[in-house]
Amino acid sequence: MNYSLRSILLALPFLPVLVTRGSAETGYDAWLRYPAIQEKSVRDLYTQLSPTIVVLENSPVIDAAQSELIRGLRGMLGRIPRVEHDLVPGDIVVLGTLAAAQRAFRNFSLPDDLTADGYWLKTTILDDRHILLITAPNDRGVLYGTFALLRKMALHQRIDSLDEKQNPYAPIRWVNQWDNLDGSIERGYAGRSIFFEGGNVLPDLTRAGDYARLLASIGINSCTVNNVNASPRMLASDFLPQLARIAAVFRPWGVKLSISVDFTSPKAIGGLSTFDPLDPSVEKWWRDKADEIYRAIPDLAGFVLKADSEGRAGPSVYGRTHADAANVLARALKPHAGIVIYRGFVYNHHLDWRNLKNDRARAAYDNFHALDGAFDDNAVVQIKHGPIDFQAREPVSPLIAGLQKTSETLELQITQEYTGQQRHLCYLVPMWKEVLDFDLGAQNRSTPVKEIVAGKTFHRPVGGFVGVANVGRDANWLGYDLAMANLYGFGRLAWDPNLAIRDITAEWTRMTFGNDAQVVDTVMNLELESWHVYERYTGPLGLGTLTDILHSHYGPGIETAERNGWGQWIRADHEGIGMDRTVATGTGYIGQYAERVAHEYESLSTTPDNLLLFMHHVPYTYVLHSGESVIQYVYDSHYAGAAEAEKFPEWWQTLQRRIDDQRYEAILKRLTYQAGHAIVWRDAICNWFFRESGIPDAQNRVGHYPNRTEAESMQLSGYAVQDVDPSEDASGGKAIACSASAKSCTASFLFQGEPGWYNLHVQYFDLNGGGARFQIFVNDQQLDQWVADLLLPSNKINADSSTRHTIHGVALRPGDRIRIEGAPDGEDRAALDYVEIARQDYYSQ
Ligand code: GCV
Repeated sequence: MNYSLRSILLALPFLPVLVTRGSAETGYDAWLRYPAIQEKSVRDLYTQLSPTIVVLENSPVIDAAQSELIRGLRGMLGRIPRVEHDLVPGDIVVLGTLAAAQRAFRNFSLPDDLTADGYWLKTTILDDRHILLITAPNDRGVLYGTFALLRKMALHQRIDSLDEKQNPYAPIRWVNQWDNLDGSIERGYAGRSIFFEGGNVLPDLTRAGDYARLLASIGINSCTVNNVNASPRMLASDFLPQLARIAAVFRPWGVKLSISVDFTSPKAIGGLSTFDPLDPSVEKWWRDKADEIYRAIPDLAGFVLKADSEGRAGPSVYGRTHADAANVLARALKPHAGIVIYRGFVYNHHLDWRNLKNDRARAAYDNFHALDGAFDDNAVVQIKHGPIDFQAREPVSPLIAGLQKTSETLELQITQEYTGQQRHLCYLVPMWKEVLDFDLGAQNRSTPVKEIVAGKTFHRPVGGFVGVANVGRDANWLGYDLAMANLYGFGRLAWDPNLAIRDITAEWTRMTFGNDAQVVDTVMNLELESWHVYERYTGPLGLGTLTDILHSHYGPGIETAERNGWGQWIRADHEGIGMDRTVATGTGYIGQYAERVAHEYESLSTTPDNLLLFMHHVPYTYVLHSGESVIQYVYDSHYAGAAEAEKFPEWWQTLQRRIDDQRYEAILKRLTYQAGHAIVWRDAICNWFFRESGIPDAQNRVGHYPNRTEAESMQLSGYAVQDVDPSEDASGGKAIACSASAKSCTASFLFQGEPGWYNLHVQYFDLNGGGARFQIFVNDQQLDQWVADLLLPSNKINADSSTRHTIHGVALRPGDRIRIEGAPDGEDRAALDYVEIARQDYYSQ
């Protein structure tokens, strides 16, 4: 052995668990990676595992459980157990329903307190042999038990002494996809649909099946495959065979197909002259249509209906109620054991903003409360968790406790429409947990949201949780590996909302990235900090995300909230800000809550700071419980949030070579982008508040950027200065862009600081209509070049497209000329905002 090899081998036990350089993972396997267990001590935990799996019965779902078990054991232990169908001698792992287990082990006492989809993992000694039993009341439970066993192994837990019974918290554990038949996805940030393209179901549904497997592993039992803004074609007779193909790839995973329907269908595709829910011909049409669908898809879970909302026609066309509309569908589905989920997201988007009593937040309650008790038992009202629309912070919807004789589902949004669109890390499990645990105090008793929606509080026959997922064709499903924690967390909370945030996060992290302690700690810290950080640099004190609500829902767009019919008003003027929703002087929204909660929100002194401006209108000088004024809090929280986001890429860099290169680099790129965009948010919000209130930042940061050189003040060739609208979207309200005819433009300036090492931050605009190229030089030396090829939701120079590129560690001397060359491409005019030159801190790059 040569010396160097020997020294490497001797050193091996002391090396951290490093992943081989060059290794790559696409993220496709998400948390179901089943990597080989390397540590002997951990492998030893599983040496007793029997080499024989006895599968007591066959069905597509049990077959999937069997193959998943083999896949997992093969991956983690490098072993392929034998499959038997009889009780062969020796130790065995047994898969089968309770009924089959009872037939196989006549004298063995099986539990009688498992509900549908629940499972029992039990190790025992029977007739002198070790048995590991995975059993359940139904096939799906057996599959869930199998995933649970594999999860324990992936987490390196013992499985030699198991007696674990699990029942799902609620029967409805669905995801909604907002996929359109043309292949696009509304509010989807991860590529095109895995179900549809060009008006048809995709010929290859491999990904749809793999998605169902991921969903099954977290206990999801139905997936609604198309947009709630539904196309009538979904119900066309010639389309049903195509939908049946999706149902077929879902079926082995116990995931039932459900579909969104268009309420006008009887007229739009049925040839009727009406879609009035009380018209007998319409009623018959829905009944016949349901019968036809169930002939093609016998296990369809049901329909989802968005009606009378955002331009969708509904029962109001005929003066009918939401209950009339829901019930006509519910009755058609009832003989087939299907349900209709009727969306409570009904509001008038042409509200008169001049009327201070108008309030969109009131809409869900105002529309549905009076109908409580009018819905059939298999009609369920689906309620978004907040009264507006998935903002970075909202109070819990009062409608949840406002319906006591109606079944409900809670709608949560996994796809990050208002929370950074998967370009920003924003882990929503902590937010959802706050919602689920929130005590609405109905009937003067403790009534947490989770118990109400699950049907426990008011003894409803069905209920549960729906997550809007919107996975797409990107290899890693949601476009961002770290965003997959939201999909995982949603499923785990839907299964058991009492699970602890840290436990869910640790499970996902360890299954996604491995068990290396440093990786686990770092990823968990990132995830767990991220929502608060996002909230700090976006919408403060319950104002909502403060994003552009009229277009992208992405970057800052404060005034888009005001003076239009959408009703996301923040009621800002030069004196103060916030919606007065009190009963005493405001819109009365607070009166929709039960007494205890209403009492808390009605008073300024008891409203929590983080919902202050949702509930009250106050002057900028109003002093919070924290002791800060509203205005100073806005400044401080935005500076703090952006500074925290800036740390994220630094934390991540400590993991280099501890996870595979492909995911490491992709995540680093997103975290770096986020850190830059958090500054765009910070500056836009702080400058807007400064302009509006006229009150300066006590720390003198807002409006003062001593290290910045504005592009409009540089020496320009080919570039022209333009105003940016709204002005807070660009530093100084202006940007420069190449003129339409220019092939290449330059902007330059002289560095006048002290000699030293610097980081150069170039703030530019990455428009999605092309890929402009940038080069940066110091004197004649090229420092860097890059292409503006991020797919951001804007082809305008604004805060959506504003992007930061940093060149670290540049030696500068006074008099150096810094020059940027931009080469436009298509609609992307190589626009620039400013260059910021900051002294380099060696310890944080
Ligand atoms: C599917 C918000 C979103 C819409 C979405 C709607 C809904 O308004 O921006 O894209 O439409 O909610 O939940 O129905």
